[in-house]
Amino acid sequence: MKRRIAMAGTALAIALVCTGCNGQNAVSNAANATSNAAGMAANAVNQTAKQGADAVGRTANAAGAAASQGAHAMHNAVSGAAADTNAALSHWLVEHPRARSVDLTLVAGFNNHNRGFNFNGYSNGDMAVTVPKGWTVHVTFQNRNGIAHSAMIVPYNQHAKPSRFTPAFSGSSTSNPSTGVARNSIQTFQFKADKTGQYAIICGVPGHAAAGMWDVFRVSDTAKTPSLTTK
Ligand SMILES: [Cu+2]
Repeated sequence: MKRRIAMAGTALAIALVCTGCNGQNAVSNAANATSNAAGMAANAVNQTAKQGADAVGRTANAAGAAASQGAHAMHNAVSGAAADTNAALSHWLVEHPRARSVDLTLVAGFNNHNRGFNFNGYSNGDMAVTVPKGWTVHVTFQNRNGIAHSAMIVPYNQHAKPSRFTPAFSGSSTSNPSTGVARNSIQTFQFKADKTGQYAIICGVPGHAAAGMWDVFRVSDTAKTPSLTTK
């Protein structure tokens, strides 16, 4: 629960900076980069912060403050302009409304929950990501676990399959998903969420999804912005 509070802190820090701002793309991109860098910093420190959620929370807040300062500096540098990243929903999900795109970070084996068979600490559908139909999803996948993992968005009814997954959208998979990648590897992929419905985020290494390494992905006709919820 502490982690969720930390996310809220990050979101607030960035939202405050951007309130009432009308941005330009260059500035927006720069601020997004800052935000992403801060997110990565949070992840990096999270990796070593095994002593508890408090430490993770403090780190995430610090990263949020860093992103806020960065965005603020850029805002000052270009008078009257600022980022359109006005809602860093958490450090897992950063939206870019003007571009109708969202950055989603998926960390396999984030912690020991479900023996490491989790994304961002959630398994068995306990995390749900919703994006508006037509938005582009940029996924950054990292494996933090000693076992090889991967990430795919597949039709929902595949989440309990042992193997042979098919991407639900063109490009909605890491490369070689049935093999996966080793600890600390990072892979990126992107796809357009062009079909409404419920899907699953799964690990494509045989047996992992069936062991609970899956979460929920939804594409909504009615949602105006992306969101991430957890149980
Ligand atoms: Cu896996």
